[in-house]
Amino acid sequence: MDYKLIDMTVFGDRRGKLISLEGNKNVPFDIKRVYYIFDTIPDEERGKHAHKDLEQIIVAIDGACEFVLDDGQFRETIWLNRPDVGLYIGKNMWREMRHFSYGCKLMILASDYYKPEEYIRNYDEFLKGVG
Ligand code: T46
Repeated sequence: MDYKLIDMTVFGDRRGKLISLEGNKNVPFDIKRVYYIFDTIPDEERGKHAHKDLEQIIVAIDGACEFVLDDGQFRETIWLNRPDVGLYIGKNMWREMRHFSYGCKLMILASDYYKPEEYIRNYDEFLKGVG
């Protein structure tokens, strides 16, 4: 399973907390794109795809949601609920996101620009690709 949870260094003092993310340092790739997801709906699922050639780090900046990760052989579920933990997802990993808390906000760092052609949105096609 090509995923891991990364504990990030928190710089905190009486004013609050700060986390810095830097490409090829505490983020294991060159960051080419940042996007964020907000106004999520608890009953709606997102994701349901894999990427042929994309690495990402996902941070639940606020709130929480569940990630289902699948490499074609194993399926694991992760509860992402801390702004100081990043979920790294490598290439060829099927992901589904669900059970968003109210007000959940996800920030995602990606290793490449948005390329719709490198998404695999069909689960059978995904299984053929990793089989
Ligand atoms: C992922 C999970 C965690 C763009 O135009 N540019 C972008 O960079 C992205 C990410 C999306 N879009 C458009 C494409 C769709 O019309 O935004 C719309 C929603 O995207 P999507 O349905 O792919 O969103 P999610 O939440 O299902 O998946 C997203 C990412 O696409 C995906 O890479 O790993 O978040």
